[in-house]
Amino acid sequence: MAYKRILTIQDISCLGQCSLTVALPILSACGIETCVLPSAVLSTHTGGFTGYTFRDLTDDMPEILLHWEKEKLSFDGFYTGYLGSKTQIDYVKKIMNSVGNAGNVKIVDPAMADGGKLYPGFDESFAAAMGSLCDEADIILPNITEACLITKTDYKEKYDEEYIDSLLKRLTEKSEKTVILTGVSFEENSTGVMVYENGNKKYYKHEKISKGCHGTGDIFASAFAGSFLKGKDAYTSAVIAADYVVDCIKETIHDEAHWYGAKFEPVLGKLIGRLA
Ligand code: PXL
Repeated sequence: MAYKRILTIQDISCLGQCSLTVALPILSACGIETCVLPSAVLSTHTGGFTGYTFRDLTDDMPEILLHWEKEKLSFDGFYTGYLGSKTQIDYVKKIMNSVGNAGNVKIVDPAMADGGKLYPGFDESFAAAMGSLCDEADIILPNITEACLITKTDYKEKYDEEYIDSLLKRLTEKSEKTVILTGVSFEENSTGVMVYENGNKKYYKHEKISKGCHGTGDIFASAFAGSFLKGKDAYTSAVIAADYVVDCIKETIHDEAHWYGAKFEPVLGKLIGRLA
């Protein structure tokens, strides 16, 4: 298996076990050279903390790209997560279109919403811009809230397979892409991932742990990207990532003080074992 180089673009939340502080260790542990482009630096993530700092790094992005172009540096894959502004989304498109190796894969996690709501600081026009980034991707990993925002569909807490089918159809209307729809649950005690590729869908159902954890979307996307770049197909990568997230939540739920993220580090060995 070739040694691959990925670029991941998302924020650094100094404390909070999300975005880059999750993506970098997970991708590295998967055996992939992981380059990072921090979109912003926050003292913590925005999901439950108040008074966090936010240093926007948008202005650094074009200069960083210029330098990479001068040095003729390039990447086998891109994986984007939380982005701070529409301008950043435009820069990300430029980066993905100019420093990719032949056959590179573009993975976009439109990390912007959950539970029917946008994260603080985002609005519908940002969601539309994120949708346009998704249309330039090979693989997207939205949850149901994000899929609804991108496709302008009413969000439902309870739904049937027909509703999921219509989301998948709308998500692939403007461009051919693989969709990994997360948090798809048709019954109370289970949840799962719907993988939609070349018009075919395959569902992976797994245990639903009543208490979710913050940052599990980022853990899922990072493990998926790592597995996919290691040569597993999209469905297998989704299964490996979903099982890893369950392990991370089990590691965390009994610790009340650890409400802000999931303890992904103690079970990294299990993830690596699946990739051997
Ligand atoms: O986990 C997604 C995420 C990433 N980065 C920041 C966030 C969030 C979700 O709340 O606030 C800064």
